[in-house]
Amino acid sequence: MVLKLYAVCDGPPSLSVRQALAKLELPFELVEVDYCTGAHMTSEYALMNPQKEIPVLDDDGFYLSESNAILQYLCDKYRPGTPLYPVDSKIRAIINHRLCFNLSTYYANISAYTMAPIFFDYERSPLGLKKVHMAMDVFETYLERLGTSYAAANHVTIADFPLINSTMTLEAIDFDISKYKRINKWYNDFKQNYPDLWKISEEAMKIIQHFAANPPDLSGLNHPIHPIRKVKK
Ligand SMILES: N[C@@H](CCC(=O)N[C@@H](CS)C(=O)NCC(=O)O)C(=O)O
Repeated sequence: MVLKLYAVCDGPPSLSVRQALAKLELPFELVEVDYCTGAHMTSEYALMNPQKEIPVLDDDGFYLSESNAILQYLCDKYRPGTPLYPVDSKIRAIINHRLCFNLSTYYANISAYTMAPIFFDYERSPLGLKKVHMAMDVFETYLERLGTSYAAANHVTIADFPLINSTMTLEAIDFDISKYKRINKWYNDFKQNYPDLWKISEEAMKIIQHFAANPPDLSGLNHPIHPIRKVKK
């Protein structure tokens, strides 16, 4: 059976998995999950992912969530030894490290500042901005210390996709990243060298920009955590 990916059109974790599937040339069926109507919060969805998060991969009844785990699984199962996820222990360790860094710090700090206020009743605060700069300082340092052209090696790996998509959300809100010289160069090199992969991020960026200009009505969402913004009718 063909792989199925449950994804949201503007969600960085979903985009990263789509980029890996594209680079690995793996055919798959894309199942769009409508975040705004809470399609991921139903009990049927929870059977696939009790965390009620998007994306989920369905490999013939084997359901896998957490985008980093999906990226690793796709490489190991379908393209073992691919340069996207080399078997060399040290390169792999760096890739795994960057995936963890993105999930715990880079994406966490950035998306709280970029994405959350677009969809929910949050303000962009000086503390939120400070956390963005802290995350960017650290990533800049990693790029400097490793001295590679991509996040974990001198070629693109699965570590780049999530970091690119986190950075893309900064561009979506016109955040100036140019003072982070290495991040800026890496981000623009990726765009230039992988136009087909960048297109996946760019289409999502346009959707995010549209939502930023026209905040979506999530009043029917009944989200368990995030405060829903009141919509003037
Ligand atoms: N740890 C997850 C994060 C996934 C995630 O946060 N996805 C968002 C959409 S971009 C989501 O489903 N959030 C659930 C919610 O806000 O209700 C991963 O990397 O797969």
